[in-house]
Amino acid sequence: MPNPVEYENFIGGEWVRSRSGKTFENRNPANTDEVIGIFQKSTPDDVNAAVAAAKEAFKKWRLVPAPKRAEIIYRIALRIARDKEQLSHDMTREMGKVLKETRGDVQEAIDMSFYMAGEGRRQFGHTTPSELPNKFMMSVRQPLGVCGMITPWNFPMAIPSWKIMPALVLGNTVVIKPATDTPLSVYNFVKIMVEEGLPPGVINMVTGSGKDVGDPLMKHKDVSVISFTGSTEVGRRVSEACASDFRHCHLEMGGKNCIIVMDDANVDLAVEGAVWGAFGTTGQRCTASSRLIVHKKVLKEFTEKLVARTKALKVGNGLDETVDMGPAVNESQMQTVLKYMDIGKNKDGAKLLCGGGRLTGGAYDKGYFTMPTIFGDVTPNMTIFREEIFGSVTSITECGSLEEAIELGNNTAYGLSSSIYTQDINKAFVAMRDLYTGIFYVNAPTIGAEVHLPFGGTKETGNGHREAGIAGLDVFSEWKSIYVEFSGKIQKAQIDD
Ligand code: UN1
Repeated sequence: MPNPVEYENFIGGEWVRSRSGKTFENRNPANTDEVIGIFQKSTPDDVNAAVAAAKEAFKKWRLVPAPKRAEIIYRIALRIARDKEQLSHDMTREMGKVLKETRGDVQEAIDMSFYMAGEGRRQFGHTTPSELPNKFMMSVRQPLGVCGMITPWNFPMAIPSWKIMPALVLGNTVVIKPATDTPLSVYNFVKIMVEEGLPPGVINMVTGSGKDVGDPLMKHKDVSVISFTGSTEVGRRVSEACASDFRHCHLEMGGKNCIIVMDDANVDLAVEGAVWGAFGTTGQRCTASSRLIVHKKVLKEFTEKLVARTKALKVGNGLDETVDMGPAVNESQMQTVLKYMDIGKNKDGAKLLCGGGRLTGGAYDKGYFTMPTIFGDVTPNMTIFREEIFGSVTSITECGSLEEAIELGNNTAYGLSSSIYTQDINKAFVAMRDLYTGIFYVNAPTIGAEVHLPFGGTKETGNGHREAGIAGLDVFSEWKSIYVEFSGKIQKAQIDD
């Protein structure tokens, strides 16, 4: 094997080593013999330098006309599109999901970049009549300053793009800490931004652990907003770190999403949706279809077809185009998934319908491969019904009516995504209204969000913000309401007639 490449941090327009002098390895989860690269094990000092650079760059970047900022973003989009294949291969090698899905991930970054380039000439505010004569009123968006971003490994380019592109087009500057499992995809993204002309200090990247990079970033007084995607546990810490000095935070956390399959559903379609929703990205999505709530009249047919379809899935290295599902992202994620398989079998007492363990033998021994797993007879008191697993496990729960299905669907601490399969428009609209989630699908699984609608969830999934869509602009800007007098005299609102 050739010596792996060492990748540096990007701070103030320069590629630099960490002040710690230490590095960490990034390995391929489908073949742990393969080192993807060596990355900087950064320290709070590196974070301070990156925030200082972003703070300095903000002074100028905020004054660049938004359409000019957007032109750079547009060029970045074109360049990602040009390099899509290479970027997708790098992503599959560093985090395992199959090529057709990493191509989708990169495509989502392209989509978001084009979409936000368009916002260079929008960012609309309001004008509205005043209650007083000869007075003008309007509202405009203003940038916040330095945006800290802590991003996950499951969508290594898409999710950074949801945060970076709106932040930049609005005139903010960025310090991003990529997940330790996927620094290469963010490195590739940052490199493109720089090569396409983003000025020094506008984007900064610091790699390393949550403790040494994430914590100082979220606590830094010069970071005006933290946008975080990850676990509910860490999200709570971000929220607390920002609360005492009222810095903004946007949190996108766990999910326990359900597909409801009604008795009038097209069962074959629902089975295809469940396979895609549950096992796409090896189930490592916050939107994964981890609960299947199925009407008793179609339960047998749905279950048999789903199990047969799932058993036929080919698990392996995502670079092989014939593979349907890649490995878990790392050893600890695999152990978590295996733990939940064990809980399902032994503590919850659910019925194991297929899968239920690690895949071993041959090439499997070099990676973190888990079986696509389905549990039946799952009830709401069980751990596997309640807790987010983030892996190749889904569960089937029986229901007898739409009302019961909705009640089961809402019976979770999370509120990201939900869906219904039905041919009955009335049932679809009732479910659409009554499932308390941020995203809802009809006759499609719980995954598949597009960049121009808001993404995020209710309850313990989020803190009321959304990314993507126009709502995504709100995280990275504040409203300024402006009143302009041209009466030449003092006029008193609410007092003068
Ligand atoms: C996630 O579930 O972690 O909606 C993100 C989707 C993708 C993004 C998913 N566009 O399936």
